[in-house]
Amino acid sequence: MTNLPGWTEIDDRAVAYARALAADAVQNAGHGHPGTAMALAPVAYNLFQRHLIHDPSDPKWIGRDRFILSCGHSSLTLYTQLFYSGYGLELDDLKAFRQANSLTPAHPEFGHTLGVEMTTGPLGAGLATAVGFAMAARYERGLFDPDAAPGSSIFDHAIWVICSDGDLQEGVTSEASSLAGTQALGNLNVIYDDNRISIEGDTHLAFTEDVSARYRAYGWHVVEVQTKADGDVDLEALDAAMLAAKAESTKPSLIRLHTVIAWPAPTLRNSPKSHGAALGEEEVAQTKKALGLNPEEKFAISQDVLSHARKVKERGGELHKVWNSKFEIWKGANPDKAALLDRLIKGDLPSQISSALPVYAAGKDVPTRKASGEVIQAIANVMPELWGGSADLADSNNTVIEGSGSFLPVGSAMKGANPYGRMVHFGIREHAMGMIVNGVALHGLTRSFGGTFAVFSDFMRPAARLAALMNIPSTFVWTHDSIGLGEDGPTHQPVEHLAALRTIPNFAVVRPADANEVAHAWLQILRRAKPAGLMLSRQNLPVIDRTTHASAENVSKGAYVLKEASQGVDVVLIATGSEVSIALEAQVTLESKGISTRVVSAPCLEWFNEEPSSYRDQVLPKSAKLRVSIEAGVASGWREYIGDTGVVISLEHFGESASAAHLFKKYGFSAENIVAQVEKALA
Ligand SMILES: Cc1ncc(C[n+]2csc(CCOP(=O)(O)OP(=O)(O)O)c2C)c(N)n1
Ligand SMILES: [Mg+2]
Repeated sequence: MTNLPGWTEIDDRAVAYARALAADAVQNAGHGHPGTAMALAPVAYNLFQRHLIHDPSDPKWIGRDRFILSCGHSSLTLYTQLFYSGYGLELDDLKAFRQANSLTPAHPEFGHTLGVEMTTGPLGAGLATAVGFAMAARYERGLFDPDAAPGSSIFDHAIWVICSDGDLQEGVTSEASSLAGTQALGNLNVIYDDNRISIEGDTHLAFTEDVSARYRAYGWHVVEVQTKADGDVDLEALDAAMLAAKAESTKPSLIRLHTVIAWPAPTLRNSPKSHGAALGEEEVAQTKKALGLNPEEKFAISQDVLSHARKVKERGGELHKVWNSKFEIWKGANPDKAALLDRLIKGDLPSQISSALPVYAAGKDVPTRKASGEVIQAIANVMPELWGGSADLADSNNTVIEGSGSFLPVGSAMKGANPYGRMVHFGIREHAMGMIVNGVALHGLTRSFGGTFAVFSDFMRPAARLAALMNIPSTFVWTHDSIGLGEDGPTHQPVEHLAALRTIPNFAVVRPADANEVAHAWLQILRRAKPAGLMLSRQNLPVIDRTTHASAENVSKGAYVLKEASQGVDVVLIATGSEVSIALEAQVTLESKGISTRVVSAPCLEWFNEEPSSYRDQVLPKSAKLRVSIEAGVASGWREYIGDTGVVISLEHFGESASAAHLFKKYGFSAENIVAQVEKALA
């Protein structure tokens, strides 16, 4: 029997049943990933039963530790513990594993199954996002309880992760782990399942470095735990390593746990065949025998084991009660902070948010990235929950929050270092930045953003996609948004990015036309609290006169009539971002030629698509003789808005290194070309 304080024979049986349940669930479904869930059953059981601070009766309790299963394919590792802990999963849910409408989809899905803190499956994403969780926990403590001694605050909690070989092979975890070391995230505890198996076989086919040395070099606390002689997890050594990880408060911890995949399956243990396929009836039966269970019985669980495991609910309830009483004391002592927390829990914006927005007078030229920087600063003044930064381009992306200090750990020698600073230096790690911003959003309460050049949104696409899939309020600030960035040339000029990002379902791409649209774009993004990316210009754009043109508040509708045609609508010019002011110029010429022309600014097609068709038809009337889209990017997607006979003014090739003015003219983003194309089409 395992020799741990409080651990009895019933815990051993609970682990045995958990292993068999994993094998049964996959066998029953006919597909899935049994091996790792079998091997890790004792690890997850020990975590959920003895270490993780959680209350299954209140899965959203803000004082809870967070658990992320980075190797999402091993979802049964999590589902069996959610079943054991009483998060609402029952045996029938395990029987419905991977079936339509089940609470147990192949990979854990956030917002679908209680107790799942994030959607995992793309390897690397979980651990990288967990770094965001850990950073968010520190930032929140700074908002609510900055002066409490380390570890003593009700806002102190740990982020636990189980990850696999694949997670640590993916580059995004290297990016995020490096930053986690710099950030001295002592609240992050990672258990790495080093089973030396991935799909193609022995990981040494492709992965031979000393992972422990690498993580030590990142500044992590690393402990190795070998298997027991029989190949089972050495729970006693693991438990000691977990205690050491919890005690380590100034470094993130990596427990490199050696395991044997599919243990104790007689023939398929330590085989890649057990990674992603049912073991087969005979192997499952033999495994049950090895576990001391009845080989005939499927989805077996004895009532005494389940009742015992579910005592974690009582333990969690007790912890929560103690926390609540401390919370009441904290509230009494901190009424202002308590009011802030109350607002953040509700997800409300401060009442002054609209009045805080800067207003820009016409007659000036302002790059939309610069306006965004001013808007961030203005809203930061009323939204202490707003923080973020850039992947080493803060001054270019205008993501600076002045006077707030740099988010860096206690003891950092960097100028302006503040453990609760609002400015995050992500380093040149766009992929991890995206995941970390997601982690902050998932952790809850605060709002963060991450900036880089628009062309490098490609490096963040997996994060944008996960944000969209999870429907979380991640905000990405992408600047230098077209050939308008000029001389840096085609490597830095996004061409296909607007279209590519718009293809992500549930992701809003927001490309404001001028400084006032930027202010309202930010307001909408904050209000909607859904995933969004801003596309902002490097170059100056004229501030549109809102006394003669429609109000920028219309940004909320995604697209709107910015300047109406003089009489009837012959032509509609639909443009986004920097092309809107060019469309306005073209409108003047067309009107002077007697062609009645409307200009529509369309900062966000996704928001526009949400408007009723009556509004959309009114903005883009099919009765117009001609609809023209104007955007300095590939045409893909625009035909929908202009119809078969419309004209697309787009960019179907890469740019070149030259001034923005030169490129806009050369590639046809000029009033003259728009006028010529309209006249040609009308003729
Ligand atoms: C980004 C990404 N690439 C590829 C996959 C497909 N895939 C799923 S599991 C896996 C590797 C499994 O090896 P490991 O991570 O060691 O997990 P184990 O088999 O030990 O559970 C791969 C390539 C994925 N899920 N995510
Ligand atoms: Mg592996």
